[in-house]
Amino acid sequence: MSELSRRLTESADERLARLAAEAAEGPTISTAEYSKRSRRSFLTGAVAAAAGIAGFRAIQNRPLDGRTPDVLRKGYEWNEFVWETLGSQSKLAPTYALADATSIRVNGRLGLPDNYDLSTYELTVKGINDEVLETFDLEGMRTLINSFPQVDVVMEHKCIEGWSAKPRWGGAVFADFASRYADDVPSTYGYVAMETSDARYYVGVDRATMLNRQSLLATKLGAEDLSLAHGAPLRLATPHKYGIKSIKQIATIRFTNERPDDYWAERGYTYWAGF
Ligand SMILES: Nc1nc2c(c(=O)[nH]1)N[C@H]1C(S)=C(S)[C@@H](COP(=O)(O)O)O[C@H]1N2
Ligand SMILES: [Mo]
Repeated sequence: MSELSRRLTESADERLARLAAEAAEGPTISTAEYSKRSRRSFLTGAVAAAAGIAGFRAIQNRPLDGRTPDVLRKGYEWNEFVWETLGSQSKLAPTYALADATSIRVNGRLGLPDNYDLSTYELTVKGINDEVLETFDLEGMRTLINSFPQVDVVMEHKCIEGWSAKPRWGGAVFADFASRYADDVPSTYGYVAMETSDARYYVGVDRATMLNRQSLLATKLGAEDLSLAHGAPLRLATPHKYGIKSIKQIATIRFTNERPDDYWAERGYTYWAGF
């Protein structure tokens, strides 16, 4: 059974056990720091105005859904609505001179099996009814990405754990890739879902962010091809979301109207994860 079908068919108890095991893999963050950030996000989202600061005490006693008090989860949904309305995802983030690029640590290996054999890589592109639009083997994917204008840019990468870096990414603009499917995918789709070959890491990102020309399908870090640890052969790079959304080793790209499953959102992090 694939990881994906296991996730879809597991019982509630199995799901809890799996979440606990997977959460142990990180990103790690102390409980105190996490609740501090949750609170900050809660406040920035202007939920404070709606809920009243006095309500915060009560939140501590609310039932837990995963690791996040349910009211905070609602706060995240509200945040998403506010951010979407503000339209921050259509602005451009700062870029930096190539000489100012920094190295970036390896952070997060979910969905990146040890000894992954790149020659088995396959990219599947799916439309809004889950239909397969195209598949590419490794060389096919490289040829595809190289057929688009190449970007070589330094942008900030912010990890939700509190560190940032200025990696230099090379690859194609996602919007150029998406335009290849303009005849197959209605332009009103809501999200892009992406997952690793083993489906153990998966993200959903709203269409406006994906179509921002700084959202890249990267094949290079610095002047080199991505290493396996940094997400070879293909990863997302975007300065508009926290690093949790910049999925490494993308094997499926699916255009969809429904909000896709998202690994860290399921574990209580913000779904929007943008700024
Ligand atoms: N497949 C996969 N992609 C992932 C992760 C992961 O665990 N698995 N972690 C995310 C997080 S939290 C961050 S900060 C960035 C880190 O990218 P880097 O390892 O290239 O620094 O990858 C993101 N993409
Ligand atoms: Mo991260």
